[in-house]
Amino acid sequence: MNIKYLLVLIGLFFVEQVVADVIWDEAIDGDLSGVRNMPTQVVLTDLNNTVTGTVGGASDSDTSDRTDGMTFVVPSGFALEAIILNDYISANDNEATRFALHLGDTGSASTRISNENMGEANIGQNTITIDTPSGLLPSGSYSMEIQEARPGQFYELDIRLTFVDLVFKDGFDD
Ligand SMILES: [Ca+2]
Ligand SMILES: [Ca+2]
Repeated sequence: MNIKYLLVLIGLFFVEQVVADVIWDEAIDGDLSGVRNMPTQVVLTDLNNTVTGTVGGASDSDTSDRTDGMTFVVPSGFALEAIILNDYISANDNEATRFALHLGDTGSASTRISNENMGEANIGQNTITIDTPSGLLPSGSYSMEIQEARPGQFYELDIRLTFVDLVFKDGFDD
């Protein structure tokens, strides 16, 4: 198939999905990985991709869920625009949780590109700092690490993609 035609088809697929897709809900899909170099793979299926979960464990002595790690691929023809904190419900007087973004799929500290602490005061804001001239992050693999020591914090994230113009880019031909 002509690659340009394929990209147009992919684009139409994404445009038609006007409602955000829930790509991971811990209540249904299970706890996101707490193993730093083995984050859970989630698949982006829309321009808006929702992830919901809780982090911090069930009690102060419960260290089983102090990290939620996920990795995802931004497909060719798209860029990462933001990861919005759609919702956050604090428990146990907690004010903020750490949201870190890494290049690649392993969550290695050496590849960290953004590191923010956010809570209820930051609902609706971008959890990542994008330090590029375009304000976008290119296609490729990323991983997000959510870290919390206080029990029972609820979060909902929206991983937002946008189109980039690959079809008319120099050197991109069929
Ligand atoms: Ca969790
Ligand atoms: Ca976890």
